[in-house]
Amino acid sequence: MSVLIKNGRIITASSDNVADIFIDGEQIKVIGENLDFEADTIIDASGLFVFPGGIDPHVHLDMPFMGTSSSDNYETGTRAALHGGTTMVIDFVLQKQGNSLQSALEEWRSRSDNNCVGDYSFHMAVTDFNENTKKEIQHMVEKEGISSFKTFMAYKGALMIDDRQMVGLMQEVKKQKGMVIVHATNGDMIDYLVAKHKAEGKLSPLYHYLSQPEVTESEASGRFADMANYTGCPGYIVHLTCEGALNAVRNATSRNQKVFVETCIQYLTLDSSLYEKDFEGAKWVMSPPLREKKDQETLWAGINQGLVEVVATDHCPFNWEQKLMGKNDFSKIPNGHPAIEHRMELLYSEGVGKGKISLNKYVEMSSTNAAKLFGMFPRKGTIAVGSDADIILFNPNAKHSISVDTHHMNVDYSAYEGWKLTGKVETVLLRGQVAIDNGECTVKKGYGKYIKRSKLTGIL
Ligand code: DUC
Ligand code: ZN
Ligand code: ZN
Repeated sequence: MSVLIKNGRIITASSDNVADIFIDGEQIKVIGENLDFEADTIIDASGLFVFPGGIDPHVHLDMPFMGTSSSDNYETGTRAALHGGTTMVIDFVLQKQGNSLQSALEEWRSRSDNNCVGDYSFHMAVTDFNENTKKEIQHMVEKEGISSFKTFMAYKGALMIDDRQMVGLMQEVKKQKGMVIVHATNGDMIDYLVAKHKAEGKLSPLYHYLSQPEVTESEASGRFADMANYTGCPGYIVHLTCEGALNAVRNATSRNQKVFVETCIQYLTLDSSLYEKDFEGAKWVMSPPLREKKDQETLWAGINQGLVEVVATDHCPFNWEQKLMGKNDFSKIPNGHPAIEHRMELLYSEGVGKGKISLNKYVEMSSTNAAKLFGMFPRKGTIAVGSDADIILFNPNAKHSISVDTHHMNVDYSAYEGWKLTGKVETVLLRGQVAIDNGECTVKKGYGKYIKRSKLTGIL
């Protein structure tokens, strides 16, 4: 199969020009002006932006969590991602405390393999670091293509590791040329506040928010950065939401240490006033919670200051019936919200469209930096000769709105119902195949490939 894309405005993290792209098989073969190769498919991209396929490095598909499972499986989740221009996701394998990393990987593969429509990879969440786990790290990096190790500083009893384990893990991961990534909130403090609010009979979703104040995140982010500095291990903070946590990173970078930051589209666009809607606020119960308007401003500024490298989603959808598990107790509401489909269009409309970020920054945040940080660049994350032909044709003027009635995620509400956007994904190619064509998905489950990632030798 060959494809010739004519006259598009090709935008990467560092360039912006009108040219043609010739694709043969899965890769980009030639980029240039007025190409006249014969091709099986010719696409006229005049007036359209041509972006690298989006990479969402933070999703949870078909994940057992809080007594239920996230409602998008690998098929529905990766298909919805493709509709929104995200051609690759990185999901999380969660080690069960007391068990091996390998057994968790096998369990996750039994759900993901042959079921994905778009490309995928895994981070490994280490929830029990001990002498046995330590021996598995090298195998994960060298044989399984997993070079990033997730840790939780919260969710005690199920996922959280203590600082002793964190430092041990960092030393081993540094040795194997990987990166430690973290859910950085102070679990003990949160557990105290949850128990206190419940004892006082404060049980609505608002108290989920009030149980995780900004300090719980800034303290843990600073502590994580200090441990990463001490061990010399590259660190990455997932879903950073607020000014205090970003300032902790700002301090760390003055020591010239490698600590990278991901925020998520919801923290840039939604705020904590949504928790005042009584139980409807459960739609946005996630951890960390939505923050204040001032935090949104800090995050947009952090993107432009180079302190925030990635905009992801932490996509972890639950149907309303599942959210109702916490009707009488906010601590039982499954944490997470649906966004995998809307990240690229929301970031464009709210970011580029409203003059907050440039087009090049948009590409960096939605694709290139994730590819670089997680060992996939330049195969993924850019438009270049030799790269996978993961490409979005984007109409910057198309107006549309978000609704549960039209989205493709397997969830019965939208967290962005009625939002009006300017800019729409029209066509998506994944490894040279047209995967989305005017709103129709044209590839089947099983087309999505597991992408093995490299050691992290030359990050950013
Ligand atoms: N936060 C969520 O909201 N959901 C999944 C896991 C997490 O850390
Ligand atoms: Zn998290
Ligand atoms: Zn998450």
